[in-house]
Amino acid sequence: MAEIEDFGELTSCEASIEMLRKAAEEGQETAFDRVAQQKGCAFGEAGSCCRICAMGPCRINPKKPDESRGVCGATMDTIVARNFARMIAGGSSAHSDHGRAVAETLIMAAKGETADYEVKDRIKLLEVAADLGVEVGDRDINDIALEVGERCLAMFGQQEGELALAQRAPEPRKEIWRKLGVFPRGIDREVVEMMHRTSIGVDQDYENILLQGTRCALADGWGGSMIGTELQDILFGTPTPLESKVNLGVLKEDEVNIVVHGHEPLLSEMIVLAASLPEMLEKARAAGAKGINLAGICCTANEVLTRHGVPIAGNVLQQELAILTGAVEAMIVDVQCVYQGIGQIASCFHTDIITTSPRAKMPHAKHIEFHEDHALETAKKIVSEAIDNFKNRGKVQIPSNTESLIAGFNHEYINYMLGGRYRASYRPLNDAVIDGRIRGVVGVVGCNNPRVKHDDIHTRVVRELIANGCLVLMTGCAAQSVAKAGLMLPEVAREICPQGLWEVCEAVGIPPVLHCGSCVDNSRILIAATAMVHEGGLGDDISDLPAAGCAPEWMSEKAIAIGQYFVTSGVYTVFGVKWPTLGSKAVTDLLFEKYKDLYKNCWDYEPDPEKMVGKILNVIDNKREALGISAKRERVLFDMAMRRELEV
Ligand code: SF4
Ligand code: MSK
Repeated sequence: MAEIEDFGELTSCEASIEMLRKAAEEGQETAFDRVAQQKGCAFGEAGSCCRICAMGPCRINPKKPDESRGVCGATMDTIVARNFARMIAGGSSAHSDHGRAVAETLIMAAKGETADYEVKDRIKLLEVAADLGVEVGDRDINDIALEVGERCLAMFGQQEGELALAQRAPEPRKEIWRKLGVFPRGIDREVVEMMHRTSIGVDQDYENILLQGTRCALADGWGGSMIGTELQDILFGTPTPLESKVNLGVLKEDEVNIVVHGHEPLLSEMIVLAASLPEMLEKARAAGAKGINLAGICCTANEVLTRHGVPIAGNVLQQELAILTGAVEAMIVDVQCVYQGIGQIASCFHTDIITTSPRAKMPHAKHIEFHEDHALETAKKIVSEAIDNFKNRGKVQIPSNTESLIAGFNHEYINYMLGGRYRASYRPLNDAVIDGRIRGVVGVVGCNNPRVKHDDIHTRVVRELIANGCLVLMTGCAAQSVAKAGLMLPEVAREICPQGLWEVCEAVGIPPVLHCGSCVDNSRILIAATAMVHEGGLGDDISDLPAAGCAPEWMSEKAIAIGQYFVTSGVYTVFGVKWPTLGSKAVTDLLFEKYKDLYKNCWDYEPDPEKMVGKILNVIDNKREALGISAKRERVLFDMAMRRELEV
């Protein structure tokens, strides 16, 4: 609001700066203002505040961790571990409930209970069927889809045994999980057991609590999230690279703007279809608009971007800013990462916030409930209402900023683009890593967080990683930050990357930063890492790869679940912003040190982007050395002069 003067301190995104200035002039409040009002507290930051029973809340002073205990006698270590484990459970439940909805939709489609969905990617269906042990033979495609859907749905309620999709992991990794007793059994079971074990008076051994934390996170990454990704590919098609645009400038002054926001593509796929129907276009023209413009926010945006090229209006911190343009007729939300603040801002504009999930309602919103059995009908109703709202538009201010990007990469395309249709293979990728043209592979994922400068940390980390020869795979809002900075274009390779990496990028026609989709699509990174191991020459397990993961601007507990399954699948993973276990030295040592023995890689925390990159390169170079493929090289520091040169 008015007291924020230097908006450039809050974000490196020009379009966002323009909208923050507008918000201040009009007295509108956004997350960028509220973060200044919320100072936080030392106990919460350290993870040392417990309020799971009414004898509390109990708080342990992080400066004197041994001097007090909770009313029940709980120690700092127990409280911190419980809080961290509950973040994992929360994150896993969100990804997995999303996966469940997709499995239910596949079953309905296979049974013919909805005319609006069908199997679009038969090859993916047959691959998943093979991994689940579903007989294929000459069975009807819908019979196979039904059994695949039912087997996936059964994984949620599975009580014993080993989760079938987790069998995709390399053998040595599975042996680690079995030895530690953390091989996930059933998805819901692991989340429920995590919540049980962290309720008052149950598991009071921090190491034991975090063993279940691992089993819960693995049930997400190799279960719920993977089901979400794989079955969405079956229903909507596996993405292939396509070009699109990103940033608030994708909104159009002369068209009906409909923004889809949240995570599940079940409805947004139908909105894409409904918005292209001649009857809807006709209606829009009759309302005085030139057409219907769809755009996305957050991970729903990533889903419809990678399958249809729908442009991205912005990432999570831009949801309120999109409404501030005055140009959005409807923002359609489903689940996750939808700020309650959009309702407040929308009430000052003509924008309709339309909630669609029975799991997620909010004040100041219209609720048009979405059900898969009449999905297109609901989508048409929503698009129609958005068109009706066009006449209510007031003054509009849309920033002109847009950037192009190429998106839609995944395991299947990496396999194909490197090896070609007839000899699809990871061999060229592995060879490029072995001979040092690619120094390492880094997954950069996660959210934005107004506690740090919006987009800035992501962009600095990724620029420096590619300048140092790393191929970067991205998902979520992090991907959108970096796309806005123009780093998801093939020509960037020659401008920034060392010769080896740009030669590889040019040979296969890819950017050095690959947009791999939404948050559940982090499971694609697990699959790609496993494929590199199976291809050979880079060790026997994911932990042997010169690879790393990071979440420089994370905020959601979903990011903690992702980090935990990355680490315990063997990927060194470093988070920025803040770290929620610092109150307990024992818990932090377990995650940052002892995990190196247990899982052959560990968590790390580093808020400074240059130091974060230094840590990642160090890990990658050590892995290269252990594999006997190291070559001495100087680190390229991305200094101000280089940045200025690129900005020209
Ligand atoms: Fe306090 Fe123990 Fe209750 Fe937590 S569980 S609020 S530490 S009494
Ligand atoms: S939407 S979880 S803010 S990445 Fe997946 Fe963005 Fe993080 Fe939500």
